[in-house]
Amino acid sequence: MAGKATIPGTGLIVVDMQVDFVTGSLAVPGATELLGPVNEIISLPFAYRVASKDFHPAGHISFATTHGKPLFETITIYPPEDLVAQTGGDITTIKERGLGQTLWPDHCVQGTRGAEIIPGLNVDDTFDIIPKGTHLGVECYSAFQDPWHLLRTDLEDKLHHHEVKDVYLVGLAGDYCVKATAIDAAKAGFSTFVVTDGVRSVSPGGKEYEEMKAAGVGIIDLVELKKRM
Ligand code: VGL
Ligand code: ZN
Repeated sequence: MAGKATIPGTGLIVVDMQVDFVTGSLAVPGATELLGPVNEIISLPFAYRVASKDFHPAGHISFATTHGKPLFETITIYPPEDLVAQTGGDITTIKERGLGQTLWPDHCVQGTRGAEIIPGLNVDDTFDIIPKGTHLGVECYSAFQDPWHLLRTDLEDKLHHHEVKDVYLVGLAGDYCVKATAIDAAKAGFSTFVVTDGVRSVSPGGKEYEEMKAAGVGIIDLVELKKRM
C-alpha cells in the first residue's frame, strides 16, 4: 500500500475477529480460513479502518454459565432498570421489551486471551478499536448500539468524523454481529456492503444474507470489492 492514496469516503469495519471466535470457546466454523482474505481486504486503500471487539465482563448476561442453563438455550432478557432510568426511559414498559437471548459459552471476557484480536491479522495501530457488550446486563451484537438503544458506541460518530460514506464489513459472526452491525450501518444512512469472502457464520444456510439484503445492505465478494477499490 506504500504511496497508494486512500479512497475518500470509504470505511472498513472488521467485526469481532477475536481468538474466541476463531479458535476459542465459540469458534465459528471456517473462521481460520478468513485470515488470508481479511488481510488482503485490510490492505486495500480504505480511508478509515475500525475493528470491533466483543468485550464482556465475567458473568455476562449472554453466558449460559451465568444462568446455570444449557448452552444455546434461549431465554428472555429485559433492559436493566438502572440503565432505562439513566436514559430517561419509562421503567413501566420494561416488561414489554423482553428479547430472546441465546446462551453462549463464556467468550471474549475482558482481560483474557480469548478477547484479543486473532494473531496474524493485520489490525495495526492505524485502526480504531470499538469495544461492545461491555455492560454486564446488556447483549450487544451490533457495534453501533444495543438492541434497546440504551448504550451507543463511538462507531457512528467516528465514521462521520472520518467522512465515511461507503461502509464495507467483514468478520464474525455473519449471522450475529456482522448482520446486526451491517443493518445498523444501513439504517444510519451509510452505503453498506458485506464482503462475503471475509465472513463466516455460526449456522449454515445463508438466511442472514437475505435479511441483510432486505435491510438495504449490498452483498459483494472480494472480486467485486477489488474492482471498486
Ligand atoms: C457474537 C455471539 C455472541 C458475534 C458475539 O460476534 O457474532 N456472537 N457474541
Ligand atoms: Zn458476545
